[in-house]
Amino acid sequence: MKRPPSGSPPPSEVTPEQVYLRRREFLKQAAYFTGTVAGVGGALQFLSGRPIGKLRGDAPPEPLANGPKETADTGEALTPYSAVTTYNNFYEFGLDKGDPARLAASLVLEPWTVLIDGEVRQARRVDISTLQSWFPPEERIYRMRCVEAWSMVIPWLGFPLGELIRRVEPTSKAKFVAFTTLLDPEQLPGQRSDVLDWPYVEGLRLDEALHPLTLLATGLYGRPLPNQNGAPLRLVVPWKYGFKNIKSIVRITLTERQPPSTWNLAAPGEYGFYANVNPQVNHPRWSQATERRIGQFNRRATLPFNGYAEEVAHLYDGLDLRRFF
Ligand SMILES: Nc1nc2c(c(=O)[nH]1)N[C@H]1C(S)=C(S)[C@@H](COP(=O)(O)O)O[C@H]1N2
Ligand SMILES: [Mo]
Repeated sequence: MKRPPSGSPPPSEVTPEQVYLRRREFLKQAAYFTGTVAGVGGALQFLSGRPIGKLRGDAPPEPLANGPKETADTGEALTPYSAVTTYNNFYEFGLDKGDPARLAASLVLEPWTVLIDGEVRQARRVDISTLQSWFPPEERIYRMRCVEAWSMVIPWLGFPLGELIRRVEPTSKAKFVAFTTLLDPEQLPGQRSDVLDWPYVEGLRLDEALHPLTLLATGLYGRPLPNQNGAPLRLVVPWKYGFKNIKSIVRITLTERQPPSTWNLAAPGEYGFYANVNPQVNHPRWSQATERRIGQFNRRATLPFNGYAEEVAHLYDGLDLRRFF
């Protein structure tokens, strides 16, 4: 996206993580401060008040060699890499936020193929490297708002889902897109419990899926997606509650009818199919008016469509968002 989304907070919230993401501008600044690129460490220290090595405890490594494009940005402090990769919801690996980081390492990512089928001109099965060769990764910094009323700001790598959909040529019957997570209780021990119906499934309306903000993520913080974040391929729809962002996808099916979605099946009165972030529609058991930004102290107001109203509100013109929550 060329423009920052509406509702961006002031630049005073910029942090060292963001400096990391702004590496190109930053290199220019570093040269300005010190006159040499060798002064990068010193300039980072100057900006952050901390030595460069301490910028993040388990700092992510250098960005991908071929440099992802930087696009949408929230203008907010990034959630530290350590929090993004240790505070997770991935019920296939357990219900505690720390379970996925402990248990997901064993997930076998190769070989991994994604079946794209249904209402398309030609169904096909593609592997991740093929997808990445078709669509080079872009960097997108998005807010992620969990329905549990916490949020993060995450620098994803990925490509617009719409580009993939256009490539497989939907038929005129295609109205929705259904997604399926890997089903393999051997590898995903949570699937041996009946806490949810497995496999995890999700869906979008076709126009939502084609929206340029909708991403298929293959990485974060400039490196491949950690397993606990849904490797090798997960959905990111930043204006919807986090549970729409289905992880470890093996199948994408274009459909004529609205597909089922796991949390809606589990508790239809609590989790809708649309699941647009909406501070005016509370969860039956808690308010959605505010949220806790992981790593920050004060609660903040939750924004309509998670701050992306300018880009996406028109998709829902004429739809009663209280009924279709
Ligand atoms: N397959 C699968 N996808 C999933 C989940 C899950 O349990 N299983 N949890 C969802 C929820 S509730 C959230 S908030 C996000 C969390 O993504 P993160 O752990 O990368 O922050 O993943 C979503 N995708
Ligand atoms: Mo969530």
